[in-house]
Amino acid sequence: MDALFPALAAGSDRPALRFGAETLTYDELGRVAGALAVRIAGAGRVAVWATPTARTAVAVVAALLAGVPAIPLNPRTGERELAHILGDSTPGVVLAGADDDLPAGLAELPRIDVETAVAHDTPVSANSGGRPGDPESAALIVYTSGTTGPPKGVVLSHRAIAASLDALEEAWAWTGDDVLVHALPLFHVHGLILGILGPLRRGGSVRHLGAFSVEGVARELGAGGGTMLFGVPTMYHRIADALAGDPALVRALAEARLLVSGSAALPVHDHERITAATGRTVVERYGMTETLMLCSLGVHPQTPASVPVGSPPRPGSVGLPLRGVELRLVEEDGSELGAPYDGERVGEIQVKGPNLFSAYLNRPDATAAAFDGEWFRTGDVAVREPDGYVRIVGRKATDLIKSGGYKIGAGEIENALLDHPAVREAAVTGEPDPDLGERIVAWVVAEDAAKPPTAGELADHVAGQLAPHKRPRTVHFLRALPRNDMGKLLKKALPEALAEALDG
Ligand code: MLC
Ligand code: AMP
Repeated sequence: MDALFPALAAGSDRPALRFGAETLTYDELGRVAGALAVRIAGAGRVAVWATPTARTAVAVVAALLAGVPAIPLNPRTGERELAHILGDSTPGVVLAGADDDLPAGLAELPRIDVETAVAHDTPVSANSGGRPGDPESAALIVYTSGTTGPPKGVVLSHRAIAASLDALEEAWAWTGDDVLVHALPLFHVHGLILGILGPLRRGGSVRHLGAFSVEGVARELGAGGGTMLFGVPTMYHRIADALAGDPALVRALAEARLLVSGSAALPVHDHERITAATGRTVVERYGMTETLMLCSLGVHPQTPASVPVGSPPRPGSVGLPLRGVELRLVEEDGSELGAPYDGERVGEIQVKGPNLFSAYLNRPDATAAAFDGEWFRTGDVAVREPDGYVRIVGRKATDLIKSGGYKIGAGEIENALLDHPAVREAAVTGEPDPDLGERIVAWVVAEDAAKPPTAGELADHVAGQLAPHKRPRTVHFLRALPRNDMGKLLKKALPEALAEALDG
């Protein structure tokens, strides 16, 4: 197998990573990650306390070099979710920064502090390009929400990561000269695989902002040296809001080579505002934790035949399947929607390709249920335009919410709410939100209607059990949840039940 990071083996004094004031060159990254790889070889699986720092990048690269699967942990993960992830993935060690305060849930696990400073005696590891190992071996286990139950661990192989990153190289003419700017979290595929492993595979560099801010984007892009920006739609929405009063931001976006949005749909209004102010179009791409990247608009004359040269901007479209990805639309009755496409008939997106995950960890049932024969069911519903361009129009499961680019299952939040002593019944839905795409709304029947808990108390409870981004942003209190004669909850009737409650 092609080692994932040829530029690490070569070593050089070119910058590989920059997080704030901290920079690591390829030579330095090769040394520190190579030394850590030697320490963790044979450790089983390793958990990585995935703060937005250089340590996380070093830890993950070390695990990949050592051939040890890494489990990135959201450092804000609440008690219940952390216990589930650790119980399910059974890591042998946790990699963290020396000053990271780890929660009690990790106290039992041996800890290795990740160094980013190169000690004088650190040798250039013979390992630093990564041993050509088994391409099918697990590289990362990334947890992702389903409609019900706790998150599932998606096992991603070295093969899947290499295939997806190399397809993007082609579609975006992504080279070692590119300097990627982003502020995405490092415990999901967007920020970690595309945002850190992507530049390292190309021999380019990444500048991570630590936390998202419009000022950070304006400073680092364009004249600041950054050539590409990756973000979720919420970030582009906040950029679009700021453009009118910020000529430096307009210049920075106008000078960048490539602006990419993904993880959720970027509303056409935000596409238009950015183009009107900067003359640039945001390139939308579509992917999923289980499949890595599936479709994108193409941007460069060298793009492959599958993506027409100079494809015109098409807000609302995610473009064409990337190299190696086979994509079909399947109607409700199981029949495939073939060409000629009309841009109107809708079907579920199903995919095949070398970019797909290997399995859900410990969940052969869920893995089997996710496939229709060899085809992975994405659950996303789309149409294809006459020229094959894919336009996503919805999702099969209404119990999946995409908020700020995070996928969140209604069921896991309902279960966490039901654990609160003052909650008798709970239902969770997503509502459109201009900033987050969707906003989590909780509908709660209190144990004691005269003394309901506060909305803030319930939000804190969910944040503490699961993660802050899973907390409800709105809480409605009802006397009863609407149900049919069989006792089944009628989520569509919730707004009506609220209106009646307010009237009465
Ligand atoms: C607020 N906070 C709380 C809290 N209320 N903390 C604990 N308890 C409470 N009750 C804190 C938060 O932790 C955070 O702290 C701050 O308040 C703001 O939180 P927020 O409101 O949730 O953040 P927000 O500003 O809305 O974040 C927007 C965002 C973020 C866009 C920056 O949503 C984001 O990073 N999204 C990226 C998601 C992503 O990477 N998805 C990719 C999935 S992969 P503090 O200290 O941070 O301010 C995928 C596949 C693909 O989808 O195709 O890519
Ligand atoms: P996750 O499970 O967090 O990896 O999220 C994957 C889901 O994000 C996909 O199934 C889509 O629903 C959604 N998604 C990702 N990119 C896009 C996009 N460009 N447009 C619309 N939806 C997207």
